Amino acid sequence: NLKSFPNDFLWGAASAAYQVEGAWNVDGKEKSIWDTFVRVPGKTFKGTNGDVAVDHYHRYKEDVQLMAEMGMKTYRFSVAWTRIFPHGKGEVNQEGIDFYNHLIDELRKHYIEPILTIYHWDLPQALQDAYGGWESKQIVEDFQNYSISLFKAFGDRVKYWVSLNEQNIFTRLGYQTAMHPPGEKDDKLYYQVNHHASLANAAAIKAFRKYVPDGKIGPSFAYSPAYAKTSKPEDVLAADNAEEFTSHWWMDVYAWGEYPQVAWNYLTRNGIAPRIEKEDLELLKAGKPDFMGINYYQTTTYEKNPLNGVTLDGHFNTTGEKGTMEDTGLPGVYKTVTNDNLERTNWDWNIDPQGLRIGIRRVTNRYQLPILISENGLGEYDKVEDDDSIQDDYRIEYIRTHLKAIQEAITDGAEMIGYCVWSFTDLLSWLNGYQKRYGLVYVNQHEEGEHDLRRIRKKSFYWYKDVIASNGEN
Ligand code: BGP
Repeated sequence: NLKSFPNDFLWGAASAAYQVEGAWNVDGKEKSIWDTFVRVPGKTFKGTNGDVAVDHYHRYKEDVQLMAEMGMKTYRFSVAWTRIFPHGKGEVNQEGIDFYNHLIDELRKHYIEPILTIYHWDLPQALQDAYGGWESKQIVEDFQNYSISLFKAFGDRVKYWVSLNEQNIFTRLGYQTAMHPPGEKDDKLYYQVNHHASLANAAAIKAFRKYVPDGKIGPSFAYSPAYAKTSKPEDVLAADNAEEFTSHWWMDVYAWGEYPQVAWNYLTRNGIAPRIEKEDLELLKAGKPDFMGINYYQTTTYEKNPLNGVTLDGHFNTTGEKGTMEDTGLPGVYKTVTNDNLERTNWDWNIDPQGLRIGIRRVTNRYQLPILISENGLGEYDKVEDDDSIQDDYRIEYIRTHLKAIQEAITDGAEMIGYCVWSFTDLLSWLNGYQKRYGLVYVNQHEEGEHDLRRIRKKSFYWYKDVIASNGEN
């Protein structure tokens, strides 16, 4: 017998500013590093950008109306830093504050609890230009000040806050694989950038206690639980290494203010450990979260990687041609491999609901924190039928099985706050354009050809509505 979802479970869906808002240069907004990056030829699928995205900036009322119709209890969105501080710091841009005030009012009017993400990757270009953004410790103060402005403006009406979205992804892709801005490949810098981001995260949380004493805050971490390919001890060790290097490196710091030992010693031996000052460790311990936000899409399976083995340079499938993803790894530490026991999407992401249960159990056992599933969903091609319907049974199946896994984890003893489907409407996938769709609501937006941004409810929209109405018993 499975335990029920808690009565106050937050059923919701999520988005991020750059991926939905559009209006990239409207009402005082200046460029973020993504506005710059998408203009570099060859960086995104068919050169797609978020200039218009799905125009949520102008259509938020229509979107919130759809959320209300669905009975959504929560909506997770992010604030574009460059709307609040067009140049990263200085004078607050009131028009930016106004937009989010209107959005929050609209949500509240429909009893939808806002979850506000402070940072979902759109760093002000001005800060990148001034001092390298996350590369300088100056970012800690600027991020804290930006966060405080949001706490002051919205803290009375927003209870749930996400500090950094997927620090592990924006730093890895920005500084290890050069797939995201600023497009660097520098291991030492990568670890230094991460240290600054962890400090900024802690500094924001520390300030939060003062400005929003009754609120709840935590990071959203992209957790891909590690499996060993075989029971050969060297593969098990590789999976252990991966868990340490791809997960504990961040989550230990968030939860405990400490770096994990094995990885720390490895980095020190290799001369790439971050520079840390004594007061840094105090700050990390002073900014602990109320919950762990987990973005879960898939597990990763590992085997031993020899010293002359694969690096992180392997090709990543951003085109939707199944079977084009290559293995990657850290030589001498771990190597990713395809898990033949699992189905894969057209973008070569495996589908593994049990992995979510396993992940929740690991996080619960290690950190004893409540968990918010801040993202989970399926990116696939969708087709609009002649009768204007979208029969996305594959998405329903994906979400249904993952919700079952959450219920099993609750039965195991995990404390779960809520669940946000990625995503509410279709939106811009950073590198994969508009064809890789995640929404419960279809948006007629494409790389090329006719696109009137019309919203269409998918079959999954109606299905999720029933799930919410029955508190997950559907
Ligand atoms: C997460 C991000 C989201 C979203 C999602 C899907 O890493 O937080 O912003 O994009 O992944 O990824 P993708 O768009 O690459 O399929």
